[in-house]
Amino acid sequence: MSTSGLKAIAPVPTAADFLDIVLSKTQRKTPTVIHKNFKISRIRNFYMRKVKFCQDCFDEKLGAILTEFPMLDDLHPFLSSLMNVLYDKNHYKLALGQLRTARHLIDHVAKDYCRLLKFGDSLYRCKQLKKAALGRMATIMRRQKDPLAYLEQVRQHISRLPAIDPNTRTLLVCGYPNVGKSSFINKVTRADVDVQPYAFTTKSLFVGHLDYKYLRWQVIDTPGILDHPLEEMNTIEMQSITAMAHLKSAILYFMDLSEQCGYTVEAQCKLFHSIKPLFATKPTVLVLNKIDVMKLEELHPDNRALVQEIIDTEGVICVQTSCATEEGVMDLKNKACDALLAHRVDLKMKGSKITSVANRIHVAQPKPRDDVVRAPCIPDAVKNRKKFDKDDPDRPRLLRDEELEQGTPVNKARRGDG
Ligand SMILES: Nc1nc2c(ncn2[C@@H]2O[C@H](COP(=O)(O)OP(=O)(O)OP(=O)(O)O)[C@@H](O)[C@H]2O)c(=O)[nH]1
Ligand SMILES: [Mg+2]
Repeated sequence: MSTSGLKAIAPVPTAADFLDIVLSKTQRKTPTVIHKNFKISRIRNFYMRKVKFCQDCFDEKLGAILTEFPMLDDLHPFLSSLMNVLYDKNHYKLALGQLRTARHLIDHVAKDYCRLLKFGDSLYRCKQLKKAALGRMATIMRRQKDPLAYLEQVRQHISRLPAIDPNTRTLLVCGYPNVGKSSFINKVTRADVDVQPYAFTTKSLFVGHLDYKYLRWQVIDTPGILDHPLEEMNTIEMQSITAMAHLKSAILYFMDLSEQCGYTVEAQCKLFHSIKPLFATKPTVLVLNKIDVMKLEELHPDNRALVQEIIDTEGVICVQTSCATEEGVMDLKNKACDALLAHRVDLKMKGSKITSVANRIHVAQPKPRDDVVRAPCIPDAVKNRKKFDKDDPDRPRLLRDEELEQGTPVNKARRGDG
C-alpha cells in the first residue's frame, strides 16, 4: 500500500451504518426466546447478556478504528508533519479523542444498566432497562457522526498518498513553480508527472525511482513554492516545505534563468536564500534549467552576480541542464547521487557507530627494540641469478631450441611417429 509507516486502514463506517451493524449483530448473536414464567434470574441474565454484548461490539469496533489510525507522535517526523499539513493535527487528535471518549461512555452505560438489571423484578422491567441501555449507547454513537466522517476522509486521502520512504536515499526536487521540476523527474525516473506550461501544475508530492551504482534511489517532485513567509504558505506549498525540512536528502534547487516560468531570476535567488536554513546541512545542487533558452554566461551581469553568489556558497554544486534537449540531465543525476553518497559516508564517520568499529581494529606499528642493523638477507643463489636473455650464448638450452633445429616437435620425433 502507500507510505511506509502509514499502513492500510479499513474503511470507517458512517455513524448510522455503525449503529446498524452493532445493533443487528447484537440481535443475531444473542438468544431471542424469553418467557415471563421463566425464573427471574434467567430473565435478568437474558437482558444483561444483550446489554453486555452490545457494549462489547461497540468496544471492539471503536477499538479497531483507534488502533488503526496512526498516533502522530509515533510516526517519522516527516509523516507526522505531512499529516499535520494535510489534515490538521488538532482536528485529527480531537476526532480520535472523541471516539475514545465515546467508547468510555458506552462502557459506563453498560455497567450502570447491568447493575440496575440485577434488581429488575419482572420481565417487563428488565426489558425496559435493556431498551434504555441500548438507546443511550445509540445516542452516544450518533453523536460521533462528524469525527467518523472526517476520519473516513482522512483514510481515503492517506491511501492515495505517494509511497515515500523517509529512510532511503532521496533526491528532493524543489524550486519556483513552472521551472521544470516535473520535467526532470519524468526524464530520470519512470514517474509520469503532469507537465504544463503554467504555474502550480504539481499540487502534491510525487515519487519516482531510479537506479544508480546498483542502489535504488527515490526522487521526490514537490509543488513549486513562492517566496513568502511560512504563515502565508498554503497547503500545497507546505508539503514541499515539510519534505525539505524532514527528509534526509540531496536538495536539487531548480532555477529558470530564461524567466519563461514567469518569475524573475532575482525572485528565484531570493527564495533560495529564504529556504536555505531548511537544508543547511544537506548536500545542495543548484540546477540552472532551460539552458536551451538561456545559459548562465548569457545572463545580464546583475542577475549573473546574484546566481554566482549562490554558486559560491559553501557546499553548493552547480549544474546546467535542459529538460528539453536532455543536455546535462544525466550529469545532474550522477552529481546529485554522488554528493548524497559522500554526505552519508561523512555522517557515518562522525556518528557513534564508527567508534564501535574502530575499537575492534588494531593497527600494529613495530618499534625498533635496539640499534642493531638488521639488513634484509638475500641468498647468493638468488642474487646471482641471471635474467633470461634469448641472445645470451651461455643461456641454458630449452626444448624449444631443439625443436627449432630439428623442424619437428621434439616429443613426436622421440616417439618416432612424426
Ligand atoms: N525550453 C525549455 N522548456 C522547459 C525545460 N524544462 C521544462 N520546460 C517547460 O517548462 C514548463 C514547466 O515545466 P514543469 O516540469 O511542469 O515545471 P514544474 O517546475 O514542475 O512546475 P510546477 O509543477 O507548476 O511547479 C513546461 O512547459 C515544460 O515544457 C527546458 O529545459 N527547456
Ligand atoms: Mg511540476
